[in-house]
Amino acid sequence: MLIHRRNNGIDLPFSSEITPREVFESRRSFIKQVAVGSIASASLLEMTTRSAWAQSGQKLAAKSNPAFVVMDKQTPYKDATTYNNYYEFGTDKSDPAQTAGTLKPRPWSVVIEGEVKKPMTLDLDNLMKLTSLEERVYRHRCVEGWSMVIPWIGYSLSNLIKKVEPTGNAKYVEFVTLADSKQMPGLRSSVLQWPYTEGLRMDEAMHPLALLAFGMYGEVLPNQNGAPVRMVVPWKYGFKSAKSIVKIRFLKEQPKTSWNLSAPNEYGFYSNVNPNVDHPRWSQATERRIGEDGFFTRKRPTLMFNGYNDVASLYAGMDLKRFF
Ligand SMILES: Nc1nc2c(c(=O)[nH]1)N[C@H]1C(S)=C(S)[C@@H](COP(=O)(O)O)O[C@H]1N2
Ligand SMILES: [Mo]
Repeated sequence: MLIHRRNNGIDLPFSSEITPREVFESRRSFIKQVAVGSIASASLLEMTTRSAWAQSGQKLAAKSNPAFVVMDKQTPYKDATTYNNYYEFGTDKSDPAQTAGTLKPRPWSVVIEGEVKKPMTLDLDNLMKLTSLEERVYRHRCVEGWSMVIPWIGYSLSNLIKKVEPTGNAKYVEFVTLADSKQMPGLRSSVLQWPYTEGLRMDEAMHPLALLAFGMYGEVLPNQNGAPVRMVVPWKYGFKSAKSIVKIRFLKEQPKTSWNLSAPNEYGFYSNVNPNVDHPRWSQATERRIGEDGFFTRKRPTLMFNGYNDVASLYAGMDLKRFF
């Protein structure tokens, strides 16, 4: 990752990166007024074209699945929506919340192609209706050394994979995300190869923890968090969780991924959270929990597979220092 400001290998948020509380609160209160219908839809339309909160605030119902709920204290909504990595909208943590208002999360469709018996293109509503939505609270660990705890809404990607019936040749899944320079000012920079792409091995993609997410905190995904549909792969570093997905491809060969192309010695294909394998420029042994810890609070130890030990069997016999 591009880390502009670091302290002992860990980046610290600067006050300029944090949306002032009053600004945030007034946005929230605007959203609440919209929800109760006290602001006319015309002004809502006008607002959504300019605001970084385009679709956020729209409720999304889902039943909690207790099998996937970590008990850690949840990251405040404000922190999870103003401290983001979404390079299509700028490389500073505060950029996406300020500039992602130009992303149009509807209409949207996702193309599913490659080594499948039933390739299909699903519009967002049909994709969301594929199976019931669940709320799951996951730990979310960025390779940069910070973490959050977020209540996501979605369903296991495996539900979609079964529906399209992969052929015996399908060994990997590639996620291709939106790259539209009209909507995304960050594409002017060549910091990464666009479109942002990510990938998983087939058995990783089939693991029930791998979530296709449409919402968080009881609402549709805010643009800066990857509206309208993203992956959340909680045992891997955050960059594996591609935002604003437009294509899911099933492949014979391991796909190239944007971060691996930009710095292959720093970001491997697997990128499992692993306190024992340091990033070449910093330790991965600890992390800072966003929103919870003060700058001088001791960091938390990072857990193997981010604490999701269930996935260990996927890597039995693999040297995780080599396949980092
Ligand atoms: N399309 C796209 N997806 C992306 C990124 C990005 O820059 N572009 N950043 C990744 C990184 S590095 C992280 S840590 C997570 C951040 O997700 P969050 O902002 O919801 O916490 O999104 C990942 N998905
Ligand atoms: Mo990240």
